[in-house]
Amino acid sequence: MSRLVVVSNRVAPVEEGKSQAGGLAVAIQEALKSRGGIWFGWNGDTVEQTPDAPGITQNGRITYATLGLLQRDLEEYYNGFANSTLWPLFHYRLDLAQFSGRTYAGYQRVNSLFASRLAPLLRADDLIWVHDYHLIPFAEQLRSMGLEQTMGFFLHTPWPAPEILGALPAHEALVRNLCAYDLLGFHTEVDLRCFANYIRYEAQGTVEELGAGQGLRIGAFGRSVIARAFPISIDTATLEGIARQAADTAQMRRLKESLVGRALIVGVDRLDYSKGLPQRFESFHALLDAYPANRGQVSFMQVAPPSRSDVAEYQAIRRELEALAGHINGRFAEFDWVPIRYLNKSFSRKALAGFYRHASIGLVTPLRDGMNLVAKEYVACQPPEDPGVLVLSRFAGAAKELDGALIVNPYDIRAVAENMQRGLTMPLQERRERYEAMMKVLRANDITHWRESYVEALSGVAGQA
Ligand code: GDG
Repeated sequence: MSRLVVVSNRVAPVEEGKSQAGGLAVAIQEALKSRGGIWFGWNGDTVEQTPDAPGITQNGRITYATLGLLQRDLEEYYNGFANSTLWPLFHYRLDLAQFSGRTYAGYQRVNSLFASRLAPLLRADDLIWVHDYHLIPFAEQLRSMGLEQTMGFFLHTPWPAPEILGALPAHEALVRNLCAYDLLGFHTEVDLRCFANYIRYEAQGTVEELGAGQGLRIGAFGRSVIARAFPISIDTATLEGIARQAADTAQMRRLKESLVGRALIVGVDRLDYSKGLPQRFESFHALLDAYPANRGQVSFMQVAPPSRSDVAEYQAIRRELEALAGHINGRFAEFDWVPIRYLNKSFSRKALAGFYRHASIGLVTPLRDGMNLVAKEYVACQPPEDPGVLVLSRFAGAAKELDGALIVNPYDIRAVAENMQRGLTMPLQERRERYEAMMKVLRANDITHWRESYVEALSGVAGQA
């Protein structure tokens, strides 16, 4: 069996038994463990001089190969083109996207650097699986060095409509870069369709349907590539177990005591402008306005660990949310009740599972999201006999699968408030039916299914070569 080589911006070695690790890191780890292979990428450090070779750590059948980056590289590649151009653009925020030749050059340079450092470690029959928008040019950089291995890419963000992508000066080069892969994975059929439309109408390429669930054969820029939707998921069974255990911890007892019987609404998101947090806070405000019986009776807890704090837009959204939470709490708080508990810090996976389980509503209202794993985690953590209700944005990839949720338009503040009210008052029977429908999906498509179907498709492509 050929080895798997995973490439991602950050490499996250998972220590056995550490419940902190996220589902994706564990999934990649498991895929590598079962075939043996390499996980290559940035180690999170900045260095004075770019190393000639990656640092190597061996753990069983997995080799971790990681590099530090120069401050300038990090600034241009990571904070710059990846997080100040592609991230806002892929989330339909043209107003926030910065277009700079300097950061684009840095992005290409770091991709070329990564490729040159990985190349000496590769074998001819390796399957290479590259993750996310930081590394779109990676395959083309390897190909320019004469490497012909089977290469797959998975995009964790949405893929935008051609009209949005077209705003990027380098849009054609970027899609040409993508076509150097053999397999392209997106979260949803919507992303896949947006990509196919670019190929048809902007790149004058060909798009052939391969049959149910098999994706598309794309012909463009002199290459033939398979593009397909692989909706990412969670480790459903493990999370169910963690949530059962989490129900009875000291932390959960403290939470329950602090709520004194009040209902809890929970949100968990990286502090990011794509997650629709200001609109969400406004919706909670609207709930208290429109349904005053909830005052003093419902608490909204938003966990929002800061992320990408070196990027100015992330500092701005943090200030905006602080002001909004202060405003809403100032208006409605009583001496014994605070409406919004706004927490700029992270919690263990087990603590989060307990929060989800105890919450009557999981509020997941991004303005755009590739998938959104929190929506899936919230459902998996519910007590089956008395489950809560998921209120989910139509703009999250997860909405395509979780139709047992109350699907909302996050821009429609009043409608989100009405759906929260509907969730808070929903009869048990309906809550159970919705929960069961969603769990059926989450049991069938869990993270193991996701990574196995991707790796199987990648091997399939390799078999045809
Ligand atoms: C990107 C795409 C796509 C959050 N706070 C804490 C914590 N988390 C965990 C959650 C969840 C993960 O982080 C976040 O995943 P999401 O999918 O919700 O969102 P992004 O971070 O934006 O992820 C997204 C995903 O990639 C996978 O492809 O679904 O669309 O944007 O697992 O639980 N985990 C811990 N403490 C926290 O405080 N331990």
